[in-house]
Amino acid sequence: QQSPVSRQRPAAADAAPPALRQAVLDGLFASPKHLPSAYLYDARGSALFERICELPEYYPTRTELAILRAHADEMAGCIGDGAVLVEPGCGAGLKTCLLLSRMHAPRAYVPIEISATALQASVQAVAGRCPKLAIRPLQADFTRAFALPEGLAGARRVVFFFPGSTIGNFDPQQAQALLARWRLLGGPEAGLLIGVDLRKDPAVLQAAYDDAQGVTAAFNLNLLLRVNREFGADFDPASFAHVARYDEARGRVEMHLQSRKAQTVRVDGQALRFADGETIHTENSYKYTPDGFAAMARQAGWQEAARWSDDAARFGVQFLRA
Ligand code: AVJ
Repeated sequence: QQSPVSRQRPAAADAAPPALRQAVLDGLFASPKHLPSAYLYDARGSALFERICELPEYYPTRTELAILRAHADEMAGCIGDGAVLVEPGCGAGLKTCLLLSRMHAPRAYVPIEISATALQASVQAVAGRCPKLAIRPLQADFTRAFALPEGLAGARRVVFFFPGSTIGNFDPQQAQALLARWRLLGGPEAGLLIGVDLRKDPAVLQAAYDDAQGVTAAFNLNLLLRVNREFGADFDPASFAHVARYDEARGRVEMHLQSRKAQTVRVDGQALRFADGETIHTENSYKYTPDGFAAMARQAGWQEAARWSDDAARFGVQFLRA
């Protein structure tokens, strides 16, 4: 068992900002219990996610990368000349550089990240690969309203790049609201290049979120270690099980942490009770059909201009215009 760390000395580098901390406490003491999926990405969680992307069962990352590689020139043509590329929740830089290197005279690249450490890492990754590019990082929570950096607010063509099917972590109403906000921020010539995981054989989805090596289980259980560290809690991760299940009617994979017994955990100085088998809902990952996604985006003010997929139609990339 891990000894709880004092709350007066949080792990500074990737400590959660106040709004996320509050969401964690609210969710744990709510009924049913839940945690924000954004809380998965502390330093260890982000490293585990990188490992998930390499797993044989986790097809989305490599499938999307192959789609980008095969069609980058067409995508760059859709994006057009002199665009500002805005990436909410920037990743490891590989997909971004692939796209930026094919774009026609990009005016600037604006990575957006809530964590200063992650933002810095992605600036460095892109700067190394695209040395002549103007990079204008923005430290912000992209799920809330934000303004483009000074001097870019009036840019003619603003294109949002949102790969990885991160949009799937939002329920359809939230996703629509998010896309509607970006549509307004981007102005009359806005564009959106977005990666969307597609509905498919439940067995394929099930395996992608419950891999044989247990990396996804470790990723999910890491939430409890983070709560221990940041809230002086005493979760025993061994007494919780990773559960992933595909709800075909809702078109979403759910991740849960399931208590293996009746138990009481201390969190932030309060008692948190679990019944045997009770779960904490930790993530939704929505899957769309290409038409279903385009219809949702249309409600948010976007018109589909192009779509790409792999031969097995596992993953989709769409370009949408204002
Ligand atoms: C990064 C949100 C796209 O939902 O597939 C991977 C996160 N969760 N395995 C996804 C995740 C479990 C991933 N996204």
